[in-house]
Amino acid sequence: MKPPSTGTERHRSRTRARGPATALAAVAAATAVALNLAIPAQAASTLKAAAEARGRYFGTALTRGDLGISAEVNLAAAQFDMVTPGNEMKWDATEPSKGSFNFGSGDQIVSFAQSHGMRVRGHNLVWHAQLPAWVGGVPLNQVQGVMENHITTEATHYRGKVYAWDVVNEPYNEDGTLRQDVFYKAMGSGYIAAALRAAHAADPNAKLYINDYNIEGINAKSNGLYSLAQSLLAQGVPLHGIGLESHFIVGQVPSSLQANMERFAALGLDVAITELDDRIQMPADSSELQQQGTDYGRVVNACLAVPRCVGVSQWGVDDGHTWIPGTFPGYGAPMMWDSSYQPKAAYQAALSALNSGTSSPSQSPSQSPSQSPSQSPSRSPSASPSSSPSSSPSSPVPGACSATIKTINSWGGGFQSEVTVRAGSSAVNGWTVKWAWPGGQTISSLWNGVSSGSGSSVTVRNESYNGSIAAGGSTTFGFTANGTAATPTATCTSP
Ligand code: G2I
Repeated sequence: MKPPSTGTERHRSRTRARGPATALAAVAAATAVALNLAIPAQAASTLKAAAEARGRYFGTALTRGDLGISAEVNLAAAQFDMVTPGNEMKWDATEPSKGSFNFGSGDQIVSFAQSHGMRVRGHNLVWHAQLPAWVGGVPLNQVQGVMENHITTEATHYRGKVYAWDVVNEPYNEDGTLRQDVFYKAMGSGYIAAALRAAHAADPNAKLYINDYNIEGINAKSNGLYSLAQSLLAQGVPLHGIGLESHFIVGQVPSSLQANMERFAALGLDVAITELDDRIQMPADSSELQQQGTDYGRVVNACLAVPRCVGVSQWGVDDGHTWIPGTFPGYGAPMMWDSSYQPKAAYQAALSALNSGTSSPSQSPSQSPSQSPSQSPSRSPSASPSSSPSSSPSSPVPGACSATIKTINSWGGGFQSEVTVRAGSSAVNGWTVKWAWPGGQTISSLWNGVSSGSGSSVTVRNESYNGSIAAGGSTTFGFTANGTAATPTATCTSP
């Protein structure tokens, strides 16, 4: 696949003077000074330690070739706690001819990960690309059997060894319709449910994802996937997560990234940044490298703001080993380390974002996935959007805060709501929202807030990371509840 460039082509001199080592050292030193002032004494010094302290993982993609490059793997082992095989688990590598399976290369990646205390994201089971030619020659009425055999054999081989599978990779066109690949031609959109079901039967503890690119922001493509996810969950299909590849162009991280992750999370799905890189038209200058740091920090902060965002993976380690120049000639430098394995502003920004607060997701991904996804509270309560979302009245109070409860989804016996907490004419530093349930409703799960209270009285306080709201600004928290959907009037106080 080739994620389309969304960037504006720019013309620039190739002879620009560069002083990467000194420039980066200065950036690193300046950032370190800033970090020492801004973060607590126990700040972690690696991405994985900092991510784990926030209940997330930080991962990388590695190929079998990378395993032979000691500087690269040493850095990977020191900094990351999740590995995605770059190519080794794809169909062309694992079933190059019909019924003949080869897991040797994938096994090497898994062994490397296990011997370094890293987990594995399996990538991938069904994809239109890196698909051996023989699959295209299978009669359409046999494609489902071939697909299910491939999934069953591979997911069984790796059963218990992968944290998550990208079961279906890149199924969407840019306009939000499904690609007309061999799987679609044989089974229509039903191939996605069939693939997820086969993977779940083979490895019931693996988190099962649909993974795609250009779905990071709210757009036609992510809208198509969002509708499909709703429909799959309503049918009880074992879909557990959405992978946002995140192959960005410097300065172009979508502003709706967090909101987009939130809407998938609100369906009861995990979300993950699965293939992060941030390419720059070469040669990269210092302001672009700074912007890249801003981009990485934004991506990490967006993940931290969404409790169901389980982790971030970069698609590689260093600028010397990346797919970018091969696919986007003239572009490069997309990673957190340069080609001499020196940390860039992007690394400092990612680490700083991870170290600058505390929060915990709904389930710590640093633990082995011992819980069957099918037992997860997120397993769909057949959520369907309520036909007419309703909300409680809201009237901003000068100098204080206000809160509005809105119903997002409802289903038989339960509902999901979003609460917007809005600052008045002054900034708010810490907030408490209270309401009373009118008809015996009970909250079953709540995110982006800390709840207490008993009986019909509910009290929700801010998390450490969302207590500060600028004057006129807002933040949201969400919950699912048992009972009939209700939008009681909420009060908001700020100390
Ligand atoms: O294209 C970037 C990524 C987009 N999302 C799905 C990922 O699976 C994909 O990864 C890349 C790998 O990083 C590349 O290494 O997928 C490419 C293929 O679509 C991989 O490139 C291929 C080369 O194009 C082939 O020439 C080569 O034989 O890698 C193959 C194995 O080394």
